[in-house]
Amino acid sequence: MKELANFVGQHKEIVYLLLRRYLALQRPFLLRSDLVDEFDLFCKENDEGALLQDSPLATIIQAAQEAAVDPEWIYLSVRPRIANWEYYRIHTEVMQIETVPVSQFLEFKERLVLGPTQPQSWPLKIDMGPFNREFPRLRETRSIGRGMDFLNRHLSNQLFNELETGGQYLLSFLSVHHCRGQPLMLNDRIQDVQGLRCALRLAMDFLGGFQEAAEWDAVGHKLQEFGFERGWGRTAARIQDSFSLLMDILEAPEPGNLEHFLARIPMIFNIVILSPHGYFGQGNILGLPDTGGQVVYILDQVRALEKEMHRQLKEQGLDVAPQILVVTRLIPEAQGTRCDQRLESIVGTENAAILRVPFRNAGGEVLPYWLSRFEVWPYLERYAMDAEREMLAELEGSPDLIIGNYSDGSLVATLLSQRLRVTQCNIAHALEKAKYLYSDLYWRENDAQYHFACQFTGDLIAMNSADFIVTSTYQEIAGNKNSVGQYESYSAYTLPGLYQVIHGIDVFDPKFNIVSPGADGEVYFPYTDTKRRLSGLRQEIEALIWGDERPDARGKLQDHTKPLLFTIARLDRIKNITGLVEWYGRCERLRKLANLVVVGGYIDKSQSADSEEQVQIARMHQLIEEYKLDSQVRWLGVMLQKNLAGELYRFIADSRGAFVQPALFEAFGLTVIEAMSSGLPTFATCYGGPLEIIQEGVSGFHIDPNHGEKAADRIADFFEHCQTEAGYWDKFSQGALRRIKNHYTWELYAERMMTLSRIYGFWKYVTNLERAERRRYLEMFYNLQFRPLAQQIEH
Ligand code: UDP
Ligand code: LCN
Repeated sequence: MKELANFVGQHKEIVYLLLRRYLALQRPFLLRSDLVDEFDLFCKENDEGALLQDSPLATIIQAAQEAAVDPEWIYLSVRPRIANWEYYRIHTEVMQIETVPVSQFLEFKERLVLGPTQPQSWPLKIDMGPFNREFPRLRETRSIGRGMDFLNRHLSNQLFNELETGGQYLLSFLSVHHCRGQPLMLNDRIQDVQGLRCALRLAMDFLGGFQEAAEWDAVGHKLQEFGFERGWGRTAARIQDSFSLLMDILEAPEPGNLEHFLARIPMIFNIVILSPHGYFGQGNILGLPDTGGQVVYILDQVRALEKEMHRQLKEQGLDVAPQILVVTRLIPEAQGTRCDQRLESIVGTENAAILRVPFRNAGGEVLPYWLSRFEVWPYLERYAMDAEREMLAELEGSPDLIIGNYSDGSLVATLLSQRLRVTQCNIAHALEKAKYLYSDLYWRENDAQYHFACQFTGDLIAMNSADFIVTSTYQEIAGNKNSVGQYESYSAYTLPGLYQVIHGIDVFDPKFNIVSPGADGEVYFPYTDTKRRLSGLRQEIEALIWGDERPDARGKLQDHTKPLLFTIARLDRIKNITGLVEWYGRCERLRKLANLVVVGGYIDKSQSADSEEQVQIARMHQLIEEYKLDSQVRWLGVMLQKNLAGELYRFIADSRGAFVQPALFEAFGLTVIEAMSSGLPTFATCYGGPLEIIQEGVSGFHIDPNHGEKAADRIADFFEHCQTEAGYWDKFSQGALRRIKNHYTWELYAERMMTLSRIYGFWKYVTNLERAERRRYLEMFYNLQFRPLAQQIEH
């Protein structure tokens, strides 16, 4: 800071000119790109530019995320490292620079938005910081998202002390498990840790006399006499292994053995997964408003979790069928879908189902029609109560884990977990705050359409209530060097005129864990796996791609020898499909090298109920005409059934084609995973999840959607290279497959998820992770802030 102040003091004139340049933009808020671009231009045009470029001021500008500007002061929020923030202000006349606390920065922004006539003398300040003071927190940015490892390391010490002083918590934790009325793990013959040690020794000796494969029926009777119940393992070998893990822990708890041991304890039999908004179902729903990757993710997740729970319970010697319920909204006006049915079994599972509970209004009447995810807030509290009753009846008891999806599901999960005292996990999929520019600052202006104030309030409550949060990528939590993470964007912000968040969420909190999803291996598998290929669909696919124009397709591809460049997405603005068509249209080279196949939206605008989509459809037609693309682009306005989509990816791979995901921002990007799982070389946006999924130049390529020309050139280079270098295409196809196999599969996901559930459940039980002070504060926030905001939305 001193160095910076000195520099500014000594070079007042040049700094003054730079600040004038920012002022001349006449905008109250400048983004990182504005600040950097103007700075670079200024340095180029100015004689003293070189001096400035190497200065401490340049370092600050390069790391700045935002500037708030009025004629007198410029305030800067600076992020020198991932998730580390500093705030500065500089006087535009006196050239004095100083650091300021975050609240001052936020107040300044409020003044710019509200204007000087509406001073907020005593704004409500939300500060979660003090509640976390005593709590362990990660230090290194590289550890963000590995909360469980950290927590285990940190709390093993605490467990050690606990064992020294009697070990009652551990003991009562092991005695608490039941499954449908049957006691598990320990019975009341074991009363203290000393007794447990003794029983373990006896049991180990006893088991030594049996075949490794001996089962509970042979050894259980005696083990029960020692104080043990079912749940330690199916075979004598497994039981012995579990016993010896526990003996090691009793001797000296250490994170590795603790994780292994806890991962075995049968404590999760029933899971409730909440996804209230939108149409949630299995047939005919993809493509309806708000039903995208989240639905795909949850259905695949359920199948994977059930399989893993089965496997683990069996291994632990229990013959019980786990139960998973996806709780969503029942929509009486279901538009030909099954969303008006109360219960629907999930295909590919033994015992999982979708349970639908309707929204009711204040008068208790069922809401018959669909509501966008931005409108659901006033219904959630009543929904939580109704859903609780229904799910308890369905499960015949409480769930062992509640997973909330997206903002609405996580808020309902919060209400239910607190009432039922069940471990809560949140999965965001996408946080709107990062998607919409200035959605916090100008919340009032957008309130009629989006109700962001309500959503962000709910988000903050749910994030702080969750026992653990699962994200698909690191970026989702803490972004990267240049861009802010989705969760990180909740660390400090203001909703002018409503409240100010000083410490909202801390991304160094050990509750964050990265567990990436995969793609359904039954549907998305390598194009080379010829035995599993659905050859019966080939004709249908050929007609889709090469066929004549028809009401649901535009364009007729002329040259069938060229490889196919493919994309599939809902036609949201942010998916930027029209951007891709424009880049393609403008790049002669690419047009010569490959045909473009687009799946998404409708050809006929009147079929879409979504205004954003209608605009995109009109733009698609306009671009196809403007660039005369009808013989090089095939646009399919169809919702592909899953198997057909899977085979289509492979068909594209047969043509030695490639996949493009050109979104302006993509939280994760399941289509990227699907394409790579099929062995397609993939080009995907550098904004969001795909940056992490793909390793540049190894398992695919990143493209910058803001530099379309360059992106199109990059793709053209690739196809050219494929023509000249044998094996070039295969290199990227194999790179993609390898990446998916090692990092993005549902098997890996399910195993990790089950371990997390047990470990956070354990720590919640044996420590005071469930901190009452924080809960009360959040309850107050919910009652005094969330409720009135939600009530204002009532229809
Ligand atoms: N999808 C589909 N047909 C379409 C568009 C999308 O089946 O016309 C599927 C796609 O295969 C993927 C999901 O919908 O499984 C979209 O998920 P993604 O994470 O890519 O984006 P989201 O829609 O969630 O933003
Ligand atoms: C929502 C999104 O926007 C996508 O980026 C994700 O892939 C999807 O949910 C599944 O998590």
